[in-house]
Amino acid sequence: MMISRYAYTGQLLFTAIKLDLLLEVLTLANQYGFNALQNSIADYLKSILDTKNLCTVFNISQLFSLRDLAEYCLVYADRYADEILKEPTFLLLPVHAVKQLIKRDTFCAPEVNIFETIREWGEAHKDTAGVMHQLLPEIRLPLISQKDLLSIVRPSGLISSDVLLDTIDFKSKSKSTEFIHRGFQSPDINIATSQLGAVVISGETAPGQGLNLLSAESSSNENIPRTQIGDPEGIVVQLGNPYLINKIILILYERDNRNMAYSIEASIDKVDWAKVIDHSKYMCRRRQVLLFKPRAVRYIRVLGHANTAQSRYFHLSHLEAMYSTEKFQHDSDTTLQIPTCNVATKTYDAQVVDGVSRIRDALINGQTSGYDWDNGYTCHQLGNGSIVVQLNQPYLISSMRILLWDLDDRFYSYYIEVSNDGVNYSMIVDRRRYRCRSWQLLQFDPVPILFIRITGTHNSSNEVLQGVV
Ligand SMILES: *[C@@H]1O[C@H](CO)[C@@H](O)[C@H](O)[C@H]1NC(C)=O
Ligand SMILES: *[C@@H]1O[C@H](CO)[C@@H](O)[C@H](O)[C@H]1NC(C)=O
Ligand SMILES: *[C@@H]1O[C@H](CO)[C@@H](O)[C@H](O)[C@H]1NC(C)=O
Ligand SMILES: CC(=O)N[C@H]1CO[C@H](CO)[C@@H](O)[C@@H]1O
Repeated sequence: MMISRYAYTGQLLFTAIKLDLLLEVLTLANQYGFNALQNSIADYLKSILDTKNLCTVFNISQLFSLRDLAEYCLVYADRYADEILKEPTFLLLPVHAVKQLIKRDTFCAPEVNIFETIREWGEAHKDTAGVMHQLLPEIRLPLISQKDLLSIVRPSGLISSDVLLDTIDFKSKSKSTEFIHRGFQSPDINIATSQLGAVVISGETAPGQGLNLLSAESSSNENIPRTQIGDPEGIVVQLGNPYLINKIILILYERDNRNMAYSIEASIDKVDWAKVIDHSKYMCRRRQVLLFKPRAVRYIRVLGHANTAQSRYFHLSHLEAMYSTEKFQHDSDTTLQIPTCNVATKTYDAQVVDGVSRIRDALINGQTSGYDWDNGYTCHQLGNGSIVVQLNQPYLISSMRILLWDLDDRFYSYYIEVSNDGVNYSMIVDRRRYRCRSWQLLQFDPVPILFIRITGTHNSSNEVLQGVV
């Protein structure tokens, strides 16, 4: 009856229908291939999803292969994992559904609670005891405290004494950073905010407040957290929950042109720390965008290593942390970003630190046309000085593009050096014996680059312009 009404009018008022009846409609829609109806039921189910009906709806998404709805349920379940474990319907889920839920890094509940629910699930599915072998490996035993391993896991008889002993041994010999932790995931949302319970717990300004560091805007007042250069305590932000993150944004001291070297460590327990970003040898400035392999993090520690201003402090104006869904490349050995677009631009806080031009930063303003005999280029006198561009942070770079001033038929010879600190340079491109004109596409083995120095050695009249990395 309902189906035929749908066939005539193309719509149903779902809200009037109970969940179990809706499932019957879905079964029929599935049988008769009413795809549009299936999809609108799926959309409706999303809109009424809560922790009580999650298991039922997820089960349905599995039965009817409604992939989009299934994914929606999984993400929802991540957020309320601990509550969902306590729902009686959880015990009615088939084994593959349970496995899909608990194997996620983002299904964030205390591991011992997951274990207890799986044990109950096993009791409810006595006839299919064999399937427990599919679920038990998903339990992350090292995340359970030794006390609970002995008082809860052991008496269950589900895990052999050998495995338990190995786990306890592993726990005692390893750092917590070596375990695969669970964490909440809020894609593309900054979770280092006071609203989400984050606080600055170490750093010299007003511990326990840190509102400036964590507010939406980078702060310009005097009250920004700082740490002494070399102080192993650093500036520590405690997040409201353990979160799975892969991106941190820092804004370093912005009020003058100082450069600072720093590193970032992450921890789940404030005891063992893992280094996620090592810029301790690079003199960085302003905005730092840092991506790394996703990991569960509760504490973020920023350590200051150097400061070009005559100050023994490292200042941080702003910090964000999130799980980013953007595609990125980074090198896990050096922890450096591998850019896929031009980073020698104002947008990325690059600056021209040496060279002569009518308009400051003409070299990196992104404009590669419209220059003339007077404007739009940067130059230096042959035999005296050079052109230097500083990026905001180091990148692992393998190509560079520069445009030599080309409004007549002149040519130039030049070389390019790079540096981490603006002091010690090494040459990566040597065109001293070449006659070069106009665009130069330069490729080389990937090298860490923060400062770029271009030196002209010969011209058939004057010097260089427009550097693009
Ligand atoms: C999932 O579907 C199966 C098969 O229809 C059913 O036996 C089971 O009770 C359902 N579980 C839940 C949680 O709805
Ligand atoms: C080198 O350049 C600087 C400034 O650009 C200038 O003051 C100095 O006189 C120059 N030296 C020579 C030898 O031309
Ligand atoms: C300069 O860099 C080179 C190569 O990276 C290194 O071997 C050398 O020790 C550095 N010199 C100084 C003074 O830092
Ligand atoms: C080395 C060289 O050729 N330098 C020339 C660069 O351009 C100026 C201006 O045309 C010449 O005077 C230099 O001789």
